[in-house]
Amino acid sequence: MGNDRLRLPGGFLWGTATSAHQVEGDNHNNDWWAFEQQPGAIWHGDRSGAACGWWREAERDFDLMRELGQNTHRLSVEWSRIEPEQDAFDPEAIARYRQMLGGLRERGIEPMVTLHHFTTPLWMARQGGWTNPLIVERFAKYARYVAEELGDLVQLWCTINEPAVYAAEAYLLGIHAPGHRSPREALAVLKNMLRGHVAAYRAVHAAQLYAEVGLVKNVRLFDPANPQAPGDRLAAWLMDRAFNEWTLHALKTGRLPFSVKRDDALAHSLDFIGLNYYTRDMVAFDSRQKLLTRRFPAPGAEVSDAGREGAYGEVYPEGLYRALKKVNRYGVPIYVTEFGLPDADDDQRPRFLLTHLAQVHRAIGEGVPVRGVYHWSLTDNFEWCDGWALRFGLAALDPRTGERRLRRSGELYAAICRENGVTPDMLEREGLS
Ligand code: IFM
Repeated sequence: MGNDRLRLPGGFLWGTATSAHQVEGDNHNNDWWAFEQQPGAIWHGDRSGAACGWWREAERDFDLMRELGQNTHRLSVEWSRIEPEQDAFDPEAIARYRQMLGGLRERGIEPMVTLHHFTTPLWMARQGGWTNPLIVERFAKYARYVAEELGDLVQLWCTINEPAVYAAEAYLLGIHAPGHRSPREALAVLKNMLRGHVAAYRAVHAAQLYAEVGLVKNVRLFDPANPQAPGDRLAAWLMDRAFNEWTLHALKTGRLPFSVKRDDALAHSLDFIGLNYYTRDMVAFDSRQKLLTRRFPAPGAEVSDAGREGAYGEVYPEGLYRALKKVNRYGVPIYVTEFGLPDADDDQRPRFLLTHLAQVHRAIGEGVPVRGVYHWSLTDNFEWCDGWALRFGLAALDPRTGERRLRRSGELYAAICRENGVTPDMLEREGLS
């Protein structure tokens, strides 16, 4: 990577990202808690349980963020706490979130708040959750309430986290709550989430005119296993269409998937885009498979720790650059709202940080307006259907005792945040110069 110092622009945001259900603990009023009780739903029979104890004591991790030189944090608020029953809002939940957001600000940490990160209140889940079009106005009502109550503490809002991941994992593959396997439902969910995004975008702006509101898109790259084989090329293209472009195209053109009608509000619903990037897949056409495709890491490539479904993914830094270029089509600022990898023994993460941040630097050098990055995550946390088996933290966490232990990568990320970039000796120490 050479001996140059990779300095990021002044005012760059450096932080970590979390979500309510994965860190707060005892979120028993949403569909995920119910899903976790089903035998076999979570790897090794794990549960979110007390998670990272944030509902009682997020502040000790806020102290850790400050110690590590972070100046921003992306967290989510839990709809089922704020509106435990339809149309009944809980002032105590809001008071706790005010305390948390105030606590971040006191420590010099700019909060970014996500309104929906995979969990849905039980009362809404019982009415069909995101398959029910009525969710759009209910979500907007909740978003408006939250923005009215918390808007003085929050400038950066994300409406929905990873709509395509949610639709695929919860309604197509059946591995996330509520565990359905229906292509028809998955498509309806994706569309309702995009409508929900627009409605929430407007609701937040109605409460807070100068808020910055975006959607979080997980971009996964799909490359043909054999670029000469038309079947592989077509399979990779189709995966990219369904997973990435249905959402990105809709936000650009205002046309929902399979719809010719243009919705102007949809085409103008981004003040920024949040990019989550993890990995890419090589894709081969395979008539023996259900979806006629096989996906796997590039032969010989480095892969991260494996989850229940096999390898989590290839470690592919250039993919972050490619993903940034892909989402740069809107002409709005970009935040890398998540990047990270499961790596329990932390033997890959230090290099991972440097090689991925070099790609952010490269994209910025070519004019891509990246304003900040959020590492997933601060500490290990409840990793959905993989339970506690996949470890994404800069700090290791023992969920039984709550004990935290900073990993080597945590120290390195702190140095990067303080230097506002990557220095030659960091590269040298990781054998990258
Ligand atoms: O833990 C998840 C997060 O909730 C959404 N994006 C991917 C992360 C790692 O799998």
